[in-house]
Amino acid sequence: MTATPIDPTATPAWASLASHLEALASQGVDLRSWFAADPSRAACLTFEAGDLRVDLSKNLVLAETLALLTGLAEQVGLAARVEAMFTGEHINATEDRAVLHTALRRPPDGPELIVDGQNVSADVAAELDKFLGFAARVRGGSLTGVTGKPFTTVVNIGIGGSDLGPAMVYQALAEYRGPIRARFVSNIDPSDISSAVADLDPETTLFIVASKTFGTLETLTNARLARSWLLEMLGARGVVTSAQSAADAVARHFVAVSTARDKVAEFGIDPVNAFGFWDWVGGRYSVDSAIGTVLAVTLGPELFRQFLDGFAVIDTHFRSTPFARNVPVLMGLINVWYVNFWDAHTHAVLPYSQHLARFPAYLQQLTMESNGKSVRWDGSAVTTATGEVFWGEPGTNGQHAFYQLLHQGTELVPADFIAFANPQAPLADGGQDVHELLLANFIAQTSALAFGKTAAEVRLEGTAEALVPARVFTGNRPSTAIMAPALTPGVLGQLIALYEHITFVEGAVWGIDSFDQWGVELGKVLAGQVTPALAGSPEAFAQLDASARAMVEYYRANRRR
Ligand code: G6Q
Repeated sequence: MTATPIDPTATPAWASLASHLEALASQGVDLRSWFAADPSRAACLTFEAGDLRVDLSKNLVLAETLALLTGLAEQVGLAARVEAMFTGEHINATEDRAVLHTALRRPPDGPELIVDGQNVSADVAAELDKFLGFAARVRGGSLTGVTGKPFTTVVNIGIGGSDLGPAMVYQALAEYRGPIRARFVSNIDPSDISSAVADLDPETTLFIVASKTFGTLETLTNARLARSWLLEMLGARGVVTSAQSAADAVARHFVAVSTARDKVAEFGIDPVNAFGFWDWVGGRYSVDSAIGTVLAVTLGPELFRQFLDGFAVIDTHFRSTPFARNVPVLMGLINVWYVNFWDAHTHAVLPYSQHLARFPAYLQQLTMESNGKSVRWDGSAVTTATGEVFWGEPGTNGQHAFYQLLHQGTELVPADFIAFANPQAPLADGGQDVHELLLANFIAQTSALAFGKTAAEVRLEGTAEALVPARVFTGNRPSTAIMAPALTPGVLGQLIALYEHITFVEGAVWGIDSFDQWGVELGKVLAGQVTPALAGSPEAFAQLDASARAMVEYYRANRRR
């Protein structure tokens, strides 16, 4: 869809939202009085999507706000854009590609999806069977290392979209893992791979090289380092003694996930052990493709399918629920409300689940690589602010750190709180269910942010007058509370799909291509120019700016060999 995007700021809904905000400001935005005036507010502003219960009532919105926001979605053509994505139109305009991560988790009994002459549904099913079958054989011990020992560790080598999703999910679903453990290597910092393999047994280690392009500096460098480590270690044990036995060892201990099968073969990986996906799956949207092979091995095929089913539940909700009850649509629009009308620059994601510690980092890539753009999908400049900074840490840890700013700072930071009714680890401290301590904090924080504490209330506590201002909480600090029964594979799939579609909604309103990432290119190219300068090339050195040259000089003067 390369048609000129509709300028959201030129829609009647945008003007109405601006007037609405003025009216709210003159009446006073006050969650305390809104809750007091409307006893049904919490119920009316709580929505369900699959297993997710999403309470929007502590946001700075009235029913009228939501109606205006959904009107905005209609006026920018969101419904058509959603259909365009699901049906495979080339909505990734700058790369002229379809955007079909939703096809990776379509129910197998659904209608065929043919896009650009490709039978997408059949290809997805075949590749899924292939990598799940591989995972089953690794888990069952019928696929072994070169000395016949079953694999005990799988090392996923990938970066960005080929790392963050699998690493986050592996941690999130710790309770569901089988005996095979995983390690994740991503950084070009050599300490990453060296510490990942330091205590591993080469005979029982399987490497998955995960790279959509199979051309990424970090991943290919780490893959070569891993290959050298394997051959050296097996050589020292007398297992690798010739070029042929080295090739056999690589073929047995390395598999790949990529869209570039030719490059995989060049690396020496047996094409039988190469799992594919397609250019219509963006890296940051690929955890549910073969990029999840490490998860299929560690969690097992059945749980991986449950994970995919979770995504599908939210896909169906997103595609078919009217905007007024459509959770990703409402959450995406409320984010637009804060960014564009309240001048919010950041958005906190605060999981009250230690297992979701990497979820904010995962969302940073999903949201910021998707919507951190200044031009629209037709190349014209955006007409309003886009792409808030997503960040976060698990609760309750954050409460003892940055929550000060959330409660009393000058920035408005909308926050998503996430919690589960059932704990991963049901422990009691004496008679106290510890999970209830966690949940009490989760609930209390949303109330403290929303309702605050007035000067009168502070005084009533006997606070000395000079300290009253410091102890006042203004309240009216917005949050969304997401709850689910438990952090299962299916629920995690639902949560990821929820944020994928929130991101989509924001991008659609702003008219940007949420599926390209040209902004990561320049630094990569310049790094290629700096590398020879670090190694001593005077020609490369001369090309650098004065600041860069000084850093190279510092490095060369201080590097010990
Ligand atoms: C994601 C980005 C990016 C990508 C990495 C790894 O949407 O495109 O994070 O995933 O650069 O790329 P490869 O998988 O091609 O190695």
